[in-house]
Amino acid sequence: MHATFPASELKAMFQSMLRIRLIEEAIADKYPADKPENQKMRCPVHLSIGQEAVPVGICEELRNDDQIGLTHRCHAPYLAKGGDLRAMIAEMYGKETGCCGGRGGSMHLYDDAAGVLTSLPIVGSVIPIAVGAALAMQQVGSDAVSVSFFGDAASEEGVFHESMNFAALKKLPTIFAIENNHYSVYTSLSDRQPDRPLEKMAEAYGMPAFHGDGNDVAGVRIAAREAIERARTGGGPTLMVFDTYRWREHCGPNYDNHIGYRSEGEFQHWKEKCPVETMRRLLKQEHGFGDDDEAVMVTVINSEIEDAFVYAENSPLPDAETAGDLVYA
Ligand SMILES: Cc1ncc(C[n+]2csc(CCOP(=O)(O)OP(=O)(O)O)c2C)c(N)n1
Repeated sequence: MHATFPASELKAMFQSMLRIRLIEEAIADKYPADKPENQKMRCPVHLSIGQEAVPVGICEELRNDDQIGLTHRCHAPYLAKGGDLRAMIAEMYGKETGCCGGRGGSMHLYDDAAGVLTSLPIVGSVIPIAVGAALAMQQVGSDAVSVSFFGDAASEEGVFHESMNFAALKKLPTIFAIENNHYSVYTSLSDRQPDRPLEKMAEAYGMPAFHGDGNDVAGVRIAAREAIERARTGGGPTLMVFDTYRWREHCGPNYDNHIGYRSEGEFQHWKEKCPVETMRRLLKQEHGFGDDDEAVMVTVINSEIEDAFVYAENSPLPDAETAGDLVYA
């Protein structure tokens, strides 16, 4: 399957996943309130560490004018689609230079220029927004597509089903991408839904579906390519389900395996499938990617991260007069 991509593309996917991983690790490092220099990011943070392959695999196949809609766990797809890093970190710092002028925080990332439509923390609520974007694309005769990224729990919301029905009925150019990390906060999928594959729900709407390994970035990308092509050419929507795992707590920078809702063994099982490590190994074993090559990549990424945090720190807070305005433009 990986033979489908030349080494340069595999490296690009690795670079994108590694960049997201290092950015989120930097957030996790700077977030805790136990260091005096911290306490600057006051919004909640929902990290995608461990889940990087799904947004990267899909976004590598999207054009700039394609649009994505996101949830509370939005950093990774925002970055994979080309969202501005400085504006993201500044938003987390509540600064005027953030993508929402510091009014939204980490769960409200958007970047018009990169096609990041919006990020919404009300579970399921972004799905009809992305479907609406697809309706607009269809009506203006564009061949752009939209993708909604969301978790397994969002498929329990009524609006998921309404959106699937409407998108199938109108053959809208949209993709429903479920990042199935198997938990809704502390409740496992098996305690919430009957025992059947999530993608089976597509059958009820006469919609094609795909189920795959969310740790295999190349596999995600190949599957996304087919669904995107179908959407672009009038073939309508696809439901895509990718199995993945969130390594850290639901919300925040810590590991929480000790609190009992999941086991250390289960965590280790998924950690061994790390999408970044898997691609690193492939590149090193089969594509002559050396430690030096990776060191150069890491240096470039780290300097970009450093720049973004310095930018956020040095940016002004919103003006007191307008800080409470509901609409930021
Ligand atoms: C309508 C709604 N119900 C409940 C919540 C509280 N809540 C926030 S995140 C979350 C879990 C969402 O799980 P999932 O959609 O699978 O995404 P994940 O966090 O696993 O990425 C819940 C229940 C909410 N934000 N919105």
